[in-house]
This record gives sequence, structure tokens and C-alpha cells, in this order.
Amino acid sequence: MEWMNRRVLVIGAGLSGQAAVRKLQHLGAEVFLTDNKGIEQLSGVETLGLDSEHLLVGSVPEFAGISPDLIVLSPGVSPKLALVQEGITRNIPVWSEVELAMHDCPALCVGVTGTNGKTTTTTLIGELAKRTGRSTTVAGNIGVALSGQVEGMDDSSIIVAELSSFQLEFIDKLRIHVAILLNITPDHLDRHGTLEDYFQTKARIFENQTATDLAILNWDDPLVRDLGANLKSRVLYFSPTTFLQDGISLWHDQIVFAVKETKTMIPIISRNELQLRGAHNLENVMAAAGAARALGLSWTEIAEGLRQFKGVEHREEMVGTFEGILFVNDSKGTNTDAATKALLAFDEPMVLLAGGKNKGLDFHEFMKVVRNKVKSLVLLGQAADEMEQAARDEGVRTIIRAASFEDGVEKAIAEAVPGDVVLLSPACTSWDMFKSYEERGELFKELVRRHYREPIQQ
Ligand code: UMA
Repeated sequence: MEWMNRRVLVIGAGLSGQAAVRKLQHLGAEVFLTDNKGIEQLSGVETLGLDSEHLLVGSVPEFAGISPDLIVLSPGVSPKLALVQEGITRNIPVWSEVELAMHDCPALCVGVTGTNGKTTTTTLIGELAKRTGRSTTVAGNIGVALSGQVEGMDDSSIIVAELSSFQLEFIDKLRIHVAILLNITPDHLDRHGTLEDYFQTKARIFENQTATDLAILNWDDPLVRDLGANLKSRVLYFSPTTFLQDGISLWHDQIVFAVKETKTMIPIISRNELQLRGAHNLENVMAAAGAARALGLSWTEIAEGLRQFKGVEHREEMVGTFEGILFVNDSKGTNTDAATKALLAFDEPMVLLAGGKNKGLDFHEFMKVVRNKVKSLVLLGQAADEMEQAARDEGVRTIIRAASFEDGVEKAIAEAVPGDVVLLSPACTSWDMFKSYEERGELFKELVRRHYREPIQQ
């Protein structure tokens, strides 16, 4: 597209919208930015250099007053918005911010979508991709808008993009050379209406692939598996539950890559060598290994990268094993669903450190899992009373109250013996004691390390 003096309307002035504006300005387009929030609620827009004719925030602008040649949507903006509908009716192209980002970008693009595991898989592929020695950027739904990252890339660059269904909804020519669909379970149905619509939107990640591209699909998810028959690209399946004669799967405890035609089976790594735990992480590891192979790494190089990967910071992150006790930081487990997943990832006896500020959740179902998985529950923060009550109602046996975060960590350590796991997965936000879950996770790691460097004198 020739951009000079094209009128482009960007909707949503968050991370994506602001990055899109910058990219469009760089291309020479005339950019209009709108957001339903007022200027006082938006941060960073003042740095874009837009005058009042082009910065249209706090109310919905008249379509006719802008007459855009193109509309760029932030992922959080629903296509039902009247401005978008009007654009569609008038046959004006509507693009997702990721379409704009990758338009004319020569980099090789690895894209990861699915309901769960996207961030871990994207981060892991990013780490593996760096081992190729090529310039590698990780961006997208992971918290970094793609549009801000692509400048200066060439065909030796690699971009690893986490892609949500929202971002895939308005793609046009976006070509993902190595595209992964991890799994599909109901999510974001308020936006997509039906699971079918949500699934079809995610499947658009394969839409512009060619025969030389690669689709990596989860064999265990019937919806995802069936997609393989109709794709233009080559397909690589993975399965943590079924041995695949063609693809990446488990052979006893080994993750292996098998090719039926040549009757070969290459062991990649034993699952016991991975620092990532839980069946859900096997999916992520297998998909990432497949992508890394497509980037040209040897299986030995891939195994080394997998072995070293500690997970995404604050998400079931392995802090380390001290005196036989494994410490895990899952500070990002700010709701009961996330904390339940973390609990289910471990088979060892567990001490759970939980509590903080409740998001308005009921803890009873969560405490049923705690009763079955946890030997000692250490509670802290504003929600401790409520959590203790739910824990007692559900029959959790050992409940310990902590006066502070530091006290909680010490009490959790005191409860653990070699062979145990001490897990911080609060099921609550950090905002009663910290600025963010990151700050809480950092303190947890620091306190654990400090404890073992300088054991408390009795
Ligand atoms: N807005 C409007 N009109 C609307 C709706 C929103 O003006 O009808 C405005 C809001 O007032 C706000 C702006 O749009 O100012 C926010 O845009 P956004 O929601 O698209 O948020 P961004 O800051 O651009 O962040 C987005 C992704 N957010 C969403 O998809 C909701 C981020 O994913 C992503 O990291 C970022 O782009 C960079 O690519 C977050 C997310 O929650 C992590 N994703 C969902 C998920 O993972 O489940 C999909």
C-alpha cells in the first residue's frame, strides 16, 4: 500500500493503538486516533504529537468527518462498534494492528495461538530462536505491540508473535511462516458468540500460509487435529498422550520426533530433564521444539534450550532447589483457576503460600483442590480470613496464618522437608501489599535465596 497522505483511523489508544499510530506516522500516513476514554484516562497519547483534529478521544467521532481509507483496530475493540460497522459497509479495509505491523515486514514470522499456554510457548520459542544467532524479537499478545517492534527488520530477522483471537480477527495478508495452534477451549465467548466462531478466528493463523510453511497442531484436540487435512502448508502434529508415528510425542518418558516414511525415531529429551512441570507444559514444549526445528536448530541444540528454560517469570517459575526443597514462583496466579493449574502441575507433597487481595472470587472449589494436593497451607493478606473459612469448610487440614509476606515465606519454608515443593500461587492479586504481581514474585525469590544463603540462626 502507498501510505503517503492516506487517511487512517486507529481505534483504541492503548499499547497497540499507540504503536500503530507511530508506525503509520513513520510511513507518512495522516493518522486519526480515537478512544472512548478521555485524555486524562489515557497515558502516553500526548507523546504522539497529534493535534485536536487528529486526536479524537472521549467521544465517538463522526465517520464522515474522517473519511478514512483504512481502519486499524486495537485487539480489545469489538467489531460491533458502529465506526467499524460503518467502515465495513462502505467497503473500507479494516485491519487488526498485527496486520499493519507485519505488512511489508520481511522477517520470518513464528506465530502462536490457542486458548492456553501461548505465553509460555512464545517465550520458549523466543529463547530457542535466539540460539540460531539471528536477530529475534518476541512480541504480540504477550504485552508488547508488534507494530513497535518491526522497524529495521530484514529477511534474516525472526519475529515470534503471540497472537490472540482478537488480533487474528481482521487480518488480510498476514503470513505466518511457522504457525502453532495449541488447543481450543471456550474463552472470550462474550466477543465471539460461539466456540465455532472463536475457533475459526484462531484458525485464521494458517490462512495465508503456503506449501513451504509449517503448521504445528495438537493431535489431542479433535478440533485442532481435523484442521490439518485442509491446510495448504506442511503439518506437524504433536501429542503428549498418544505416540505418533509422524510427529512429536512421548515414547515412555522421552519426547521423540518420529517420521513414518523413513521409520526413524529421534529422542529429543527426557521429560524429567525439563524444568517446566505439568502435562499442559508438555504441549508447549513439543510445539516449541517443532518450531525451533523449522528454524534450523539441531535436536541437540533444541534439547539444550529446553533443558535450560525455567518458564516464564512469575508463572510456575522454578526458583531453584534448596536443601532438597523445590521453590516455585507463580505470583501471576492471581485467580483460583490459575492457582489450581499450578497445583495440578506437581505430584510432590506441597506447601502452598496463598492470599492477597481477593478479586471477588469464591474460594470453596479451589480449597477442594488444596485439600487433595497440599500438606500445609500458609495464608496471608487481606483475603486470609475468607480463605481460611473456605479452607476449613472444605476440610483442609493444616492452615497456618502469616503476619506478613516475609513471615509467610519463613513459615512455608519451616513446613517443608526435602522432596517437597513450596509454591507461591496466591489465587489473589498483590495489591494489598505490593504494586504488582511482579514485585511480589521478586520478593519471594529474594527471600528464598536469602534464607538459604544466610540460614536463620536458632
Ligand atoms: N477502546 C475503545 N473502544 C472500545 C474498546 C476499547 O476506545 O470499544 C479503547 C480502550 O479505552 C483502551 C484501548 O482501547 O484505551 C485498549 O486497547 P486494547 O484493549 O486493545 O489494549 P492494548 O493496550 O492495545 O493491549 C492489546 C492487548 N489487549 C487485549 O487484547 C485486550 C494485549 O493483550 C496485548 O499485549 C497488547 O495489545 C500488545 O499486543 C492483553 C490481553 O489481555 C495481555 N489479551 C487477551 C488475552 O490474553 O486473553 C486477548
